[in-house]
Amino acid sequence: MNSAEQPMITLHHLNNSRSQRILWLLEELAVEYKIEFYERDKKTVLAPESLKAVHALGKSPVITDDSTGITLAESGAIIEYLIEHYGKQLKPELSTEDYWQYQYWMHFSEGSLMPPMVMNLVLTKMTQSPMPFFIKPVAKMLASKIIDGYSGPIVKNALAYIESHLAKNTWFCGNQLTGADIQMSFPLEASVARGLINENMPHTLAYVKRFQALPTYQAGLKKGGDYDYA
Ligand SMILES: N[C@@H](CCC(=O)N[C@@H](CS)C(=O)NCC(=O)O)C(=O)O
Repeated sequence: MNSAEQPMITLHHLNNSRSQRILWLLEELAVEYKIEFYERDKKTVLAPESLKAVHALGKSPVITDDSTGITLAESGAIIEYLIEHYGKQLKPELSTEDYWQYQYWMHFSEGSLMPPMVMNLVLTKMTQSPMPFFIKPVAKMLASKIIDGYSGPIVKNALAYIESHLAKNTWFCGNQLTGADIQMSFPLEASVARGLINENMPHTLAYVKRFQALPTYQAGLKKGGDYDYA
């Protein structure tokens, strides 16, 4: 705590979101922080406009750190920032093999895995939204063409690749928990919730259960409220 007994870090936390990663990390780093809560719109599931007052894009997570005056969005950037300032033990030594694994999975999570997952979700939601009855079959056909022919196989291949990696590794970067595990947690939890990861991917399923059982993960879960993926 600073002299005014106020936490210096604020996490702007949206329910059911990637922001859960940062809660877990803050607990893992054992730093003082406070949470500003934001609720998704029940209908559109979008973040409230008020989040735009913190960061122009209005997405979560965002942190502010009074000790440096920074406001930072993007989970990957936030994880790097917090580890750099508050706990280097969550990142492998520079230029080691584990370090490059760390870099790979940090980028892979939002750069390669989340985009096709989001595409699948948006297309599926689109076919479920109200539309004139004669459009619905066309919309459904187009959506399933894209999901079956493009985004679905990308996700499937990625998950199979992850399964083969976790068959040989306890954590994404070898034997220690790192920021890369925290960054990878969200797409994997979402994939379990969507039934894409199940007993057919025993190593990934065991991995998700392993990190969800960590006391620091559980503490973040308790503090964050609504989260459908744990
Ligand atoms: N790549 C960004 C994605 C941020 C993002 O899209 N967050 C979602 C929550 S998971 C959000 O704020 N959605 C609400 C909205 O778009 O209004 C990150 O990793 O932080």
